[in-house]
Amino acid sequence: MCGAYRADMPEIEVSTEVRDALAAGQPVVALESTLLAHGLPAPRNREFAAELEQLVRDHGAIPATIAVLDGVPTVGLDDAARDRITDPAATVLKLSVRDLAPATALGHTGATTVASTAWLAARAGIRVFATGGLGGVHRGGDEGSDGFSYDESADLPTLATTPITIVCAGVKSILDVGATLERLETLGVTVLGWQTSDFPGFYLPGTGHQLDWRVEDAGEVAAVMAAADELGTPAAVVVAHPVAQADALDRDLHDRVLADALAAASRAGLRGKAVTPFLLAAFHRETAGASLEVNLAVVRGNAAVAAAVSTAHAGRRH
Ligand code: PSU
Ligand code: MN
Repeated sequence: MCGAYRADMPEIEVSTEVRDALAAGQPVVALESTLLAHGLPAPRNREFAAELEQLVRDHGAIPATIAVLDGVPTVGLDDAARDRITDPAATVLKLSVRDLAPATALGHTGATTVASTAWLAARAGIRVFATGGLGGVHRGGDEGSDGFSYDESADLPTLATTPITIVCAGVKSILDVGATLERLETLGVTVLGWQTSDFPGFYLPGTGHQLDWRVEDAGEVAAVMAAADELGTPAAVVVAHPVAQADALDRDLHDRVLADALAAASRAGLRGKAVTPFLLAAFHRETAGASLEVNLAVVRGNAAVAAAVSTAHAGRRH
């Protein structure tokens, strides 16, 4: 046996504030911690973690940042826990769904991805989740030759069986966007464009990939959520919210650094869960921080939409 064995039953710890809000039918928005710990550079990640929670509050919902602390899956972090998750000197693992059991059993600390955040949030009874971009199908997935072939994020299959509404800005162009959309279709994940029919490209408002469904406001999303509940369809609802044109990355800069980031990843020969953080860091480096500002604007915008959706959904139930 390795690690410390815990005889007690591993449980999900839900903060008192989040528990009370859920019991009272108030809006709650789940927030992911991998984007903080492994997607954003320190020290910006620490202040941004606090800013994001305040933004959700300012929009009338209760924030619930999710992570695993010393083996305890925790929904709703206090200030000290948030600081710990964003501390570059701390050992903070990147935990997807398959990592939750070993991290819990062996007492580890880690940040949760879209997949594991969605899964824990749904278990806690939270209906709406805000993030930046989804994981997806990496480029070269059908070639079998380069460093990240057959790499498809566990975010996709997890969303197929997790009843949660997730507000994101699509997926980053470091991924194969078309293949990711095909997989979302296969997996039965509903994708709604927020005031657009063009699937957003994270740094850019659009990708040219057309969506079947477009919604105009939070009330329409809440109506889709209610219909999904009544029908019993098992998958997540993705709300694809594009970055504002004024906040987007310059398209020429984007195209230039994308090529460099992909080439650097290929040279580094990375595998598995190291690939996404490497590509994100390369993008921030190659744009001299411009992509970081876009990244923050994207997540802020998604958190605001998620708070509105959560509020509309809570309102339908009264
Ligand atoms: N996309 C981003 N920023 C991120 C991530 C994705 O634009 O920080 C993170 C999310 O936590 C997502 C994870 O769930 O990367 C996907 O990693 P992987 O490709 O290893 O599944
Ligand atoms: Mn992967």
